[in-house]
Amino acid sequence: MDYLWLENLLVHHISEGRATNVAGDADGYGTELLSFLPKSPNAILSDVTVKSTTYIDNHNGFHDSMGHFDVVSYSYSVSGGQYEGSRNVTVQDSLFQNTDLWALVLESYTGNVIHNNFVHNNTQYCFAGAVAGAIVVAENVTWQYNEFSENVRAGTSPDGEHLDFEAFNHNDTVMFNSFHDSDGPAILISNETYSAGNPLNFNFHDNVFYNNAQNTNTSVGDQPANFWWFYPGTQPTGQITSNAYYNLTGVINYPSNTTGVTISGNHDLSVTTETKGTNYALTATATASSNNASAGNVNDGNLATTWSSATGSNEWLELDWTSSVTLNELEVDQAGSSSINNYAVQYWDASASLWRTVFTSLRSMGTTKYMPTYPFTTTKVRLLINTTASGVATIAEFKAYNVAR
Ligand SMILES: [Ca+2]
Repeated sequence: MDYLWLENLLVHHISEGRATNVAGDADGYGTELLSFLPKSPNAILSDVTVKSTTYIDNHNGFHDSMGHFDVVSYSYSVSGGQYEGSRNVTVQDSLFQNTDLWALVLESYTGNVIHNNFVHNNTQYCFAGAVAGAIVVAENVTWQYNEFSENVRAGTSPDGEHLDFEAFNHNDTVMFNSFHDSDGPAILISNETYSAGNPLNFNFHDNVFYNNAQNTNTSVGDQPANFWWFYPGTQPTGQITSNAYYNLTGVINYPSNTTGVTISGNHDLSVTTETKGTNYALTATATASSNNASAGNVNDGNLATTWSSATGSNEWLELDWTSSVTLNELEVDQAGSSSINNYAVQYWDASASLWRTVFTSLRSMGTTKYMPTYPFTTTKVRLLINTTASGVATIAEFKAYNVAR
């Protein structure tokens, strides 16, 4: 079967197996693509696109499955060293939120590109713990410009990561993604025992890690905040280069054993002490969804002047430039009793004619909120104020930077 296109769908409350700690993960998929063995050209899905689709409140989200995963023994088989599964899968501009187990899983053969998705606030209950995105038995997959945020570890789960590379993966690239506010390692790399004899290879570069936590469950050994790996089988090879780490105090980036992994050119940064450089907001025009006359108070460089929304929900604040700027960090300074607790920052992608989200949070913003992200070039950004805890939103400054990393 070829050419499956899913666009502008809302997939929600697929609840079979929800919150029941089921053995196996075959239940409750929003979308599941199955490529069955025995291998047959007619049984392999090819050229699949998922675009601008929302998966929310499902047990599992999107699953691009190979045909030989045994949900009873939780094991894989790869006959003759060959990868199976779907081919040429693209997932883009989609949201995966509040999933119990697997939010976005690729078990694909080759040629897949996963970009500009938002994998957000997923909470898992099942055996593997929190795994928002996963790649299993995937070759030549590229993940880029995705945001993984506020994914939550359930109970005493040993995991809690944003992105899970597990078993048989080969030649996969993760670049220019944002991983922030995880409960466990941002990225888990594992070949488990069932991948003995197969190469595991990866390339992680130019990603941004911010406020990811170390999992303190010691039953599975050390768990750094950003990368964690364990290989009971064949030692993998990989590169981790040119990433930016904005860490919580005391956390570490890697496990103690880094054999087989080339680590170079990564930067440890702090949002409070780094050199921000030019605040591009000062040369922008500010507009707002309400009380527009005072919107200019958010980019006058003065914390004493403010803009307040008319209501406490569904408001926005925008910065427009006459020529494009490249940005990689936003900052919002709230004033007074403002209590924004559900918000996102978006930029305008003129070539695609859509707003792309680069930072999302369902948590209290605090007085000064820094939002480091992957770099993007645009002529306008906006802050979506979805809700406040109470009352209207009041903002003193909305700043935009291109921090040197
Ligand atoms: Ca101001």
